[in-house]
Amino acid sequence: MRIVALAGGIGGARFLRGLLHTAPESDITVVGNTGDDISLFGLRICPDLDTVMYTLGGGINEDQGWGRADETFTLREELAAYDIGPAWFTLGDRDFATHIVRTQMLDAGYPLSAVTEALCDRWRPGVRLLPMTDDRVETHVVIEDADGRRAVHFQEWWVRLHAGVPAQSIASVGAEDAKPAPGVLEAIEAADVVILPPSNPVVSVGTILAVPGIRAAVAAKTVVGVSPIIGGAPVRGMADACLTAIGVDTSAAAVAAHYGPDLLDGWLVDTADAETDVDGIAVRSRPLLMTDVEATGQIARAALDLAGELSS
Ligand code: FO1
Repeated sequence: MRIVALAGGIGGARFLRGLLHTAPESDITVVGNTGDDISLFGLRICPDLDTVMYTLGGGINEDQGWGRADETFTLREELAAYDIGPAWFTLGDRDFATHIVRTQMLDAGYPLSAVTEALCDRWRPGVRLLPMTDDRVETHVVIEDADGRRAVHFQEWWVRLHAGVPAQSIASVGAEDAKPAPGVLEAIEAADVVILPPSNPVVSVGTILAVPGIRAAVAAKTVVGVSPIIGGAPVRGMADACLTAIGVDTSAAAVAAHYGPDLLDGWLVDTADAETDVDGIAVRSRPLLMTDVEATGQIARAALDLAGELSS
């Protein structure tokens, strides 16, 4: 079976581990969000691509869900000793190596898709990991606080401000001029099913869909999503802060309606939201807590089964 998943960071990566567990023989292509990407210390950092690569490649810091396991922070300490920031974005020594290799290849003229393929040669994630685009797209958030109204990089809002200052608006800077990375549209068109994992529907899945051409390609397929919201709250992360910023309620039903019946054919919700009913979308309820790989595999299997039911 050919599966395409549009994935963001931690929730998406954990879901993909379950998807691989339940469908190991499938041909899985992951289209990764690059709107979270940031340049720091002269290096290009791709958090969501790295989270998928490390999680599926066995190198992730399991407790955090991002960054490497068995990390040390000597570089970070030395940079701080030179008063070189920002201190609020924690990069470990092992993680720095990934960003150095990526930046060297980008500087040599390789597109992000080729860089990601090269990094995955080491990590062997078991899926084909494609950036949503090779072009620069960055999520920026407009906030208003004591320093006035201004746009900050998503990572500053997310990590330094803990999304504690309301986002007046969220923009995918550069999205309108971006092109899908090589292989993205072809993988979607060839897919038997497209899965929307329980990633952030605004700054992860939403950003991928904002790349011209991707939403239309996905909408033409059988699409099943997994709700990132259970009982009115995000399972992890701060998707509620993002949903509020775009005027969408934090509920399984509201997120499905936000994706829309033109895009979404099926929607898995948790048993806490069993009464969810969205026009034009087939809703099924089951436990959605990804407590371990086995449980996550069952969720992924339910998504594939629903897709099978809808595409027959
Ligand atoms: N998240 C944090 O909350 N604090 C950090 O210091 C931090 C550093 C970091 C470094 C590399 C990386 O790949 C991810 C990192 N993240 C950190 C997570 C990141 O902000 C989020 O995973 C995504 O951008 C949102 O999905």
